[in-house]
Amino acid sequence: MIVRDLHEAEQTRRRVVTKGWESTRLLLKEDQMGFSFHMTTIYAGSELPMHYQNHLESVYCVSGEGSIEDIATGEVHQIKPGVMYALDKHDKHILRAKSEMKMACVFNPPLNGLEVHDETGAYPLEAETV
Ligand code: 9YT
Repeated sequence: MIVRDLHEAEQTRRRVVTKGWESTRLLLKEDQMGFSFHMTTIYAGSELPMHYQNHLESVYCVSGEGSIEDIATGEVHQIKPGVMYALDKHDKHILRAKSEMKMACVFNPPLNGLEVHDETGAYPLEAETV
């Protein structure tokens, strides 16, 4: 069994801070669960174009409000606590945070640890471990 405390993990290299967001990776590839699990904070006012070409991601909003735009269709969905979205088609999207948003995120395949977006909005398949 694996038990980890978010508050302790935030004091380690599991916490990745970059422009517009930060994410603490609670489960990673090395844990051999087949997915990674993160608690992500999107900073208020952030506008994040993303395109996870190498990963599937699902995201559950715990707190805060914003929206997600599906670039393929132009549809905009409101995000608030209780709403989940899944990028089942590697959907190109823009996430906008009206207020600070706390999101629980799952990635398949699992992240190695220190991934941040490249210029296309994707994560590489292999990155440095924590
Ligand atoms: C919601 C989202 O995709 N935010 C970017 C960070 C990502 N969730 C991560 O690496 O944890």
